[in-house]
Amino acid sequence: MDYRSSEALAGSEAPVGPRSEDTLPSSVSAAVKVVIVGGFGVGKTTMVGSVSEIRPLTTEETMTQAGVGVDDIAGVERKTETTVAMDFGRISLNDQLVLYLFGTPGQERFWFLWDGLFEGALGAVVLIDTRRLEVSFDAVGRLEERAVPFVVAINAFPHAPVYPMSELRAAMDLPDSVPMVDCDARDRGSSRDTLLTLVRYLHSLTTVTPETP
Ligand SMILES: Nc1nc2c(ncn2[C@@H]2O[C@H](COP(=O)(O)OP(=O)(O)OP(=O)(O)O)[C@@H](O)[C@H]2O)c(=O)[nH]1
Ligand SMILES: [Mg+2]
Repeated sequence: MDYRSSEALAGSEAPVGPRSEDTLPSSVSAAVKVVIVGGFGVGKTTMVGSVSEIRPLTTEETMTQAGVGVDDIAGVERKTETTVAMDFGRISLNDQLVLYLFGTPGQERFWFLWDGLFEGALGAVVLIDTRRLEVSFDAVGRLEERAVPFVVAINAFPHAPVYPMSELRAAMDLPDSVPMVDCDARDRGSSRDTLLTLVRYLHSLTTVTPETP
C-alpha cells in the first residue's frame, strides 16, 4: 500500500524547508481543483493519501463516545478515525497538468463544509461502497445542484456485494454520460486511473461537437 500518513511522517526527521517533491516543475501550465466526495467511510482520505505526491494534509480525529447516536457508523463499525475538515493532496498527471485534491468530510454534521470545498472545483470523484450506496447519494445531489461534473468510483471493500454497473447506475439514478469505474482507493495506480478517467471526462465535456446542418 502506497499510503503515507501525516502521523507517520510527523515523527520522522523531516528536513526544514520545501522538499524536492513539494515544488512544482516549471513545465506545469495547468492546475485543476478536484474534490473527492462520498458518504462516511467510503475511502476519501485513503484515496487522497494513496495518490498524493506530496505529504497529504489530513484532519482526521479519533471517533469518540460523543459521536454515538449522532454519527451513522452502520457498516463501518471498526472505523476509528474520521475527517473533520478536509484532506488535501496533489498529483501531477503529466509535465503540464497538476491536480489539487480536496477530500471532503463524510460525517453528516460536517457537510456544511462541502459548499466551501466545492468552490472552484472543475470536477469530482464520488466514491461509493456497494454495501452502503445511499451514503453517497447526497454528494451526488450536491454536485448536480452545483453543476460540477463527476465520475463515480466503486471502491472495493471486502465482502461488498458486486453488482453490474448498469444496476448501480440505475440505483443511483445516474445518466449514461457519467463515467463509472472500479477502484481500490488504497492503491496508487488505481486511484490515479480514476483521476485520469475524470480528466478525460472533463476534457470530453469541453470538446465542442460541430452542429450538423
Ligand atoms: N478493503 C478496502 N478498505 C478500504 C478501501 N478504501 C478505504 N478502506 C478502509 O476503509 C476505512 C475508511 O477509509 P477512509 O479513507 O477513512 O474513509 P473516508 O471516506 O475518508 O471516511 P470519513 O472521512 O470518515 O468520511 C479505512 O479503514 C480504510 O483503510 C478500499 O479500497 N478497500
Ligand atoms: Mg476521511
